Amino acid sequence: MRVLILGGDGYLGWPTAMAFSAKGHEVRVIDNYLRRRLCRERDVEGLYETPNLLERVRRWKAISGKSITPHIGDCCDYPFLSRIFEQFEPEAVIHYAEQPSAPFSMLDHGAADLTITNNLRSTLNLAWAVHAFVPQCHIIKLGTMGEYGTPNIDIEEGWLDIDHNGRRDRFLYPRQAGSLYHTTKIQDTDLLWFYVRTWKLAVTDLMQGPVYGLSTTETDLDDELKTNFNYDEIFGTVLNRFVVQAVAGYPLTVYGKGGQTRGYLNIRDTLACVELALLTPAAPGELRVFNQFVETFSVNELADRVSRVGKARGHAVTVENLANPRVEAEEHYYNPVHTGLRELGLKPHLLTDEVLSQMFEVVERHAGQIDKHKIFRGYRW
Ligand code: USQ
Repeated sequence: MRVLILGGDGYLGWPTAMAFSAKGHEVRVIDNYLRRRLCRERDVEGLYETPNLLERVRRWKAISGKSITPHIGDCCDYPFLSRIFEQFEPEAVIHYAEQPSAPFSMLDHGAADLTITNNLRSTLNLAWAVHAFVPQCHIIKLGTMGEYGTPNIDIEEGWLDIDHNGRRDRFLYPRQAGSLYHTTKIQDTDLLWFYVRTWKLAVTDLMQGPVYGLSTTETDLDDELKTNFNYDEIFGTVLNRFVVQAVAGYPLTVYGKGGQTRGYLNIRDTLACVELALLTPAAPGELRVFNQFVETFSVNELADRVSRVGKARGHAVTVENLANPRVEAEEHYYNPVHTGLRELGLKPHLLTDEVLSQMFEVVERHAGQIDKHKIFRGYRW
């Protein structure tokens, strides 16, 4: 298939591009290096440097013999985006081109403005470009489990049937996010749902939990094909951070009581889920929603696992409960349904001690490059 990946230089975008290229799809990627720029500006670059997108694509060609076509530019620039749609006529588009950090979106007015502008405009432009040039194209949108928040009832897979005064209808499951970033993802969903109803677009919304890991079949082929790996307070996700902290001898930064529970998945499962969505597309006029995670953990449970594996590898791991810089429930009910992707055939990679140990191995190789100053600065909501 002809697959266009928006945000193809990112933590998930680059491994996705290689995985689809390896499977024989014709892949183009778009990126404007926003994430690299924001990391540089905030002094929170990743654990190691990665080649830029053009170098990555050349390296991929040398290793695999396969081509990925890169476009450096901004999905918020409609003429730029629509030109690519017109020329390439993608059959599927994967939308990762968003400012992905909840803490970043809460830093200051400029960061809030950038998040809302970038995320909503890129999604709006995508809907328009599909409608104008390839109305049958399947949009696969990375959403987030954080759109639902932590309600005191079971979380359904996207939709909720409501009986009211003797009548029944189906609605998007109520959403109540805990950061401006997560709120923009709700707004994205609403935008796409509107255009699904109005223009009959075909959309899959993947409500993804926090991702961990730094290794996929393709990233493991060559050092220059590695994905970005952030461990800082703004762009690093919690489990990736804990492994780096354990290696650096920095007390694991559990925020508040540590009862915050989320649905987690290995980066390999992200690729598998996106591929399953690609191969079994939504129908025209359908907004299909999957809850994309494989197991739930509290922050305390993650800290326990990282401590156990870290100690077994000879690290002196300690844990510190910090005053929570975020506004969030620290003890709560959490029971989300996640059967849709399993029914499509997902075979989950679970968080075993062996998987954690493999993460440790990679991080240990870069132990000398860990900058403790990046780990916690106490940016508050
Ligand atoms: N946390 C800690 N200590 C840390 C970092 C985080 O206790 O050092 C806690 C947070 O307070 C939160 C939980 O761990 O309760 C998860 O935090 P996170 O930073 O790993 O994830 P989050 O900010 O929610 O965002 C990440 C991705 C985002 C994605 C989201 C999925 O950055 O792009 O949408 O995970 S979800 O969390 O399901 O909304």
